[in-house]
Amino acid sequence: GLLKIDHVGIAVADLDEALRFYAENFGLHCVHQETNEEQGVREAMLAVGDGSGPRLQLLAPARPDSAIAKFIDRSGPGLQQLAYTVADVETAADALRARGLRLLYDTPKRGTAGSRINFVHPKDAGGVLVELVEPA
Ligand code: V0V
Repeated sequence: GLLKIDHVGIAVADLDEALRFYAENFGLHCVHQETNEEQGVREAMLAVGDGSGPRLQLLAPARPDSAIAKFIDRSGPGLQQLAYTVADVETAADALRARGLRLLYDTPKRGTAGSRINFVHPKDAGGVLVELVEPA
């Protein structure tokens, strides 16, 4: 099952500009940053409060044909995904598939900090792109 909210993902056009915006206006700071070539994304994780709760993930396109670039072209910057922590991403994905929900990948892909991830198609989850995250 779902253990907790892992992070909320926000699509941004420019990662450095967004990091400045969140630091100056909300006092939120980056605790991890990486480029995920497979996902075509530059991403940063921001801690909220003492950092024990869900994180904010800023997602900027690393290439024009990426999922984030397409999202921004269609919808503009804003909330793009809701991610849940799971103990085992394959077990969680199988349980959802068995209920008829479409998972985007047949096998998990690599996410932030060596996590394993998969997604439920937003059309099968009430208009929300749901990510499953098994932390490293
Ligand atoms: C598209 N749609 C969304 C959506 N993206 N609805 C809610 N939230 C989103 N993020 C809607 C869109 O408005 C269309 O609705 C419909 O879905 C289009 O579906 P499609 O043609 O099948 O798909 P695409 O080409 O628009 O792509 C959407 C998906 C794509 C979700 C399939 O974005 C994808 O593969 N996402 C998974 C990978 C990803 O997001 N990577 C970046 C984060 P209408 O107009 O038909 O009603 S990487 C990450 O999170 C990492 C590394 C991490 O957390 O560790």
